[in-house]
Amino acid sequence: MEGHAYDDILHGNGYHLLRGVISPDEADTVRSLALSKLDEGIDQNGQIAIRKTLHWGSIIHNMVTNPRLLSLAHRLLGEDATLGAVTARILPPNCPLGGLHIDYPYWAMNPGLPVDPALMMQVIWMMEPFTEQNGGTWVAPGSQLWTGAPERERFEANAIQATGNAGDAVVSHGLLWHRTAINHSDKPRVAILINYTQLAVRPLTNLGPFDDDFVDGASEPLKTLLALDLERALAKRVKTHAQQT
Ligand SMILES: O=C(O)CCC(=O)C(=O)O
Repeated sequence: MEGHAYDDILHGNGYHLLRGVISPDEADTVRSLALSKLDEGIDQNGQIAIRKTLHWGSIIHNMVTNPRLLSLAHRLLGEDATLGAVTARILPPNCPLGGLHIDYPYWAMNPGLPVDPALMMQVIWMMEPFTEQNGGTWVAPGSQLWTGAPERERFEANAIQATGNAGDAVVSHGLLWHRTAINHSDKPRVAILINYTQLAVRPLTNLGPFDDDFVDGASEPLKTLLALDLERALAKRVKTHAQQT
C-alpha cells in the first residue's frame, strides 16, 4: 500500500509525507488534549515533551496502531516491531531552535550504523498545519545515507522545512538528520512523535507500567507493539530464523 513511502524512507529522501492519516478534526482533538496536559510535560531547552501519553486512552492507542503507519513499520522493522516512545512535542511561541540530531537508537550506538535494515522509524504527526512560520521540522533530504555524526554546515546547506496539513504525518528513517524549528507564530505548535523500533532495541522510554485493566483492554496490535509477551515474541523470531536456515 505504501510502497513508494518505503522506498523513499530507505533509499530516497529518508522521509515521506503521508497525507490525511487522521482528519483535521481528529488532529484538533488531540492538539487540545495535549495542551490540557502541559503540566505532565518536561521542559527540554524551551520545548515541551509529554512522554506518558499511552494512558490518554483509545485516541492514542488508535494512532499508534494506525494501519498505514503499522504497514510501513512492519515492512521496515519486522512484523514484531515495537514502540520505543510516544511523545507529544509542543513548541511554544518563540521557542529556541532544537538541537541537530539523528534518532534513538542510532545516536546511542557506535559508528557503522545500518541504513537497511532500518532499526527505527519515526513519525512526526501534525496536530495542526505545519508551516515555515509555526515550526515545520527542519530535515535534510537524503541524509539517512550520509554516514557519520550530523554536522551543522552540511545540514544547513541542505535542510528544508517539512510542512503539511493537520493530520498529515512525516514518516522518517531514524538516521535522518533533523532538528525542531523556531515557532514564530503566537500559538503553540503540537506534534505527536512516535518511535517504532526493531524488537531487539531497548525502548527509549519506560512506557509502562501497564495494569491488568490496560492489558485486558489492549488490542492485539497494541500488545505486540508493547512486547507485553517478550519471550513469546523472541521465540517466534527463533522459529522464523530456523525455518530460513
Ligand atoms: O517536533 C518536531 O518538529 C520534530 C521533533 C523530532 O523529530 C525529534 O525531536 O526527534
